[in-house]
Amino acid sequence: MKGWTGNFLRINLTNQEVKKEKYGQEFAKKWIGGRGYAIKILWDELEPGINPLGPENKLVVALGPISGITAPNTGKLQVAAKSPLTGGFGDGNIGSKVAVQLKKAGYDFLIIEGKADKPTYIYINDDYVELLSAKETWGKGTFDTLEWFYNKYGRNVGILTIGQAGENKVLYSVIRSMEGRAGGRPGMGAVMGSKNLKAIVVKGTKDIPVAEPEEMKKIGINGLKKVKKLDKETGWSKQGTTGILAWCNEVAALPVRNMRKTSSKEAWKIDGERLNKKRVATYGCPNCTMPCGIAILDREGHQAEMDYENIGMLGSNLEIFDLDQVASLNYICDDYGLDTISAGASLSFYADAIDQGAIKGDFKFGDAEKAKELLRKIAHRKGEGDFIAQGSKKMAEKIGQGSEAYAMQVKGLEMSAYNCKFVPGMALAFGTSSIGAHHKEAWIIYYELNKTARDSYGKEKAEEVVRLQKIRMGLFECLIACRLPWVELGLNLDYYVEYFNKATGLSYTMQDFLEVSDRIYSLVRAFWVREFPDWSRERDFPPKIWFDPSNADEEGIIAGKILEYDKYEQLLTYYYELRRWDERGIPKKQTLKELKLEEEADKLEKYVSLK
Ligand code: PTT
Ligand code: SF4
Repeated sequence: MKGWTGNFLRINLTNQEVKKEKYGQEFAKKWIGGRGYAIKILWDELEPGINPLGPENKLVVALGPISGITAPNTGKLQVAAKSPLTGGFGDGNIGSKVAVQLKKAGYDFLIIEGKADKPTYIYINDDYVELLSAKETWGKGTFDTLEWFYNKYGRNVGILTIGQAGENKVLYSVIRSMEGRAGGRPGMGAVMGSKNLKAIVVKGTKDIPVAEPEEMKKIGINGLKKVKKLDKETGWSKQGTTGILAWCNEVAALPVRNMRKTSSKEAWKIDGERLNKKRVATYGCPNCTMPCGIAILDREGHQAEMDYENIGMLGSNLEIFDLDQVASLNYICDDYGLDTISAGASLSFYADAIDQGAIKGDFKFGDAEKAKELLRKIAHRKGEGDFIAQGSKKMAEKIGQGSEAYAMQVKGLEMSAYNCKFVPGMALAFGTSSIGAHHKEAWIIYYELNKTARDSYGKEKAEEVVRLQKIRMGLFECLIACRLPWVELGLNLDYYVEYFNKATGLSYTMQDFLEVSDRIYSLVRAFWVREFPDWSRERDFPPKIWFDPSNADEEGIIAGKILEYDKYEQLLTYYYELRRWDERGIPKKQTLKELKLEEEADKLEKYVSLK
């Protein structure tokens, strides 16, 4: 095989057994890599109903056929497991040197099973793999942990690690890498923690096998130069993802006060322009010539790397309009390994529930110092932090009193920083995202507000959501490459098809990727349905408050407007038709057959009747 190595490691932490295994090209062609590999492995190897924080859950760390090779933005990998936050399929995409080092060590993926009896880290150096004691780093934050490993192995190794939040199994703890990267929002950090696994350290020295090395090198280097040029022309790196904050505020889609409001007069204080002026360092993933990680100094003098989602959820949504304080909250999340989006959303839900009189407490919107204290308590699961560590869905189930309506999540995963109380297409994107409410699969909002009528629930919006999901899922999350050169700089998708073909020696077309993408999306849905056999379309709905007329903005450009329930129903029906799923949102038997998922359909039928 070329592009892929054809090797993977199965590491059992319970009996400390490491097996080097091989897989064939048919598997690779059918699932490509990254998310495709992860869902197929988890579908085949996990019994439905297992405890996601038990030894029977498995953590998959997967690369793709172009991960790590010299081509635009290929320093990314996928982490996946059954999610302790949602109970469904969970994954995340992380920029990491592990993407390069693991490929050079000769592996395409890791399957990590069981549970170590004491804190452990995995050290991989080409063919040499060892499980070692993590006693000295257990209890440390991610920055100190990274430093500890750099001191031991040098700065060129790839490292994935967790902080105290993962160790203490906070349900939205992430895996961290390099100085500013984080991924695996639906509790992938907690899965590592539940296995007593503090870190994975990788060093590789082999050549990455590609079908046409000279040609690949040429087009890869040209691609990197092209991205650099496009970035210079567009000026995108100046503000990175944070450039969108001012726009969201302008179009009334900013999360403010647990998404009860859609804009704020104070938003300018935390926008991308202000951030860029305070920049002290820039971070990026490996093989990236458009680095987007902007770091500023926080209140305590730490360097904090900020993205739009972080500022939206830890800033405006908590009504904290002080950039230095938002940076502190961001830094704390990074150090403890908490997901900034779910942490921000859970805190704002907590403040809202107190404000509504549903529970007692002294946390108020705008209180940055108390928010810092709460984040520390969440990471250590102390006092009220233990309650907030469960995420907003479970909190709302316990609080009751109608609070589910304003717990801003879908399928248990908190909404990222787009307030869709009057943005139907983006609401559908959140509703149907395959891990819960994440923007990453169909960031339709910019297209929707610029190219379509905002109040339309027409089929064109469902079509665009499916189109974006297919591209992101089948191409970027499988190959694996960062999608931002395409989204932000307009890099042509054909380049990625070319990189894949030159790396593997195959001759795929874009259509081939879209077919694989459909297969993956339907299998991910099947995974959820197998876990929740009472599946219904209600699970694809955003929170009730977005349909509640009493929650409409009183002033501004969307005053009096709100999502309409019946029309959202219709939009969802269009979506199911395009995906060839039934009216419950379950893939039809014929659809699974056409996607070459016959065996999977037979397995699924043991849990639910297929139409
Ligand atoms: C991603 C999610 C995002 S999406 C952000 S900001 W974004 C948050 N970042 C966090 C952080 O930082 N620290 C922290 N403790 N928690 C955080 N949680 C949030 O996690 C990320 C970039 C970004 S920045 C985006 S949009 C793009 N996402 C990509 C993707 O999903 N796939 C892909 N092929 N390419 C992508 N490129 C961009 O990568 P999750 P990263 Mg992250 C500090 O992983 O679980 O998907 O959550 O990966 O390496 O940090 O890069 O405005
Ligand atoms: Fe990483 Fe940002 Fe570069 Fe993408 S654009 S590879 S997220 S630094």
